[in-house]
Amino acid sequence: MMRRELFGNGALLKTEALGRNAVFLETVDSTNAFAKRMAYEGCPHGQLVVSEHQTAGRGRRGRGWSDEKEQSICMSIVLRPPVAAELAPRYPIAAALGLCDAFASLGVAAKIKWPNDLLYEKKKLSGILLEAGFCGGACFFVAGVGINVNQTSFHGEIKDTATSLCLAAGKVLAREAVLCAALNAMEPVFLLCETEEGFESILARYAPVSCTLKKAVDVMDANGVFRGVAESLDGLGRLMVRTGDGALVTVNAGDVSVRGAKEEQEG
Ligand code: BT5
Repeated sequence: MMRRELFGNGALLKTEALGRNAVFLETVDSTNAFAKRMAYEGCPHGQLVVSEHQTAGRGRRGRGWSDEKEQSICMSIVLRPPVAAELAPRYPIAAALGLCDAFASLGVAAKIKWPNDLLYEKKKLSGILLEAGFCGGACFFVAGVGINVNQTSFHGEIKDTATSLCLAAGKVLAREAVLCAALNAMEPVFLLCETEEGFESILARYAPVSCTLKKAVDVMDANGVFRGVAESLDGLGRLMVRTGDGALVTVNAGDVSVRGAKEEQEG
């Protein structure tokens, strides 16, 4: 079980709001579902929900997220920023950058596969699920983060595609330290999402750690697959893909999957 006293005594957690109110659970269906319920009941900005295990962990678009009890981090953070709901797509980009910073501080140089996968040597370390809701006339976001921390092997469909911080760093890590490093690093990046200049600075930092930008990509949407080159991210964090006929197509994270094109597989 995560040692809550280590987390809460201020030695590790340096945030203003993120994680200052926290619920630690043994088991839950999904921390995102739990945090959403808390958001509708009026919990404060920065509310954290952490669980040792999820029975119905969610990925994007109906996919699942699996964890190994007491070896991973499954957490959700309720955000109530003073922004319009339309800015929601910025937040998974920000979360990914914050996690990348946190992992770097733990000695793991991760890359971000747009929009929300943290990879180490092309294997997935962490995933982000951003959900939005409305309550009391204002929007809120729930940023769900799954991190593989101390797993040393994976099974089933993720057997060959997943990795952990432990495997990447070559040592077991204290999950409290990983959790606090993630919250400490994400908080300032979330704040930057509130202004145009702030988000521009996120994009400038995102580009060097992206393994999608400037690469050939296959984009799968409702109409099938098209190929292009991932040129940049726009002011909402959407992927701008240049197709073979020169058109620039805006790709929304919620609608499509992007994978490295076959001849240049990246993650
Ligand atoms: C994600 O979706 O990567 C978002 C994952 C978010 C999980 C957190 S945990 C706390 C919070 N509560 C929740 O219920 N969810 C959030 P997506 O990009 O759709 O990727 C999902 C895919 O990742 C799956 O279909 C698997 O292929 C793969 N996958 C599942 N579990 C994994 C793991 N532990 N490590 C690596 N890959 C995994």
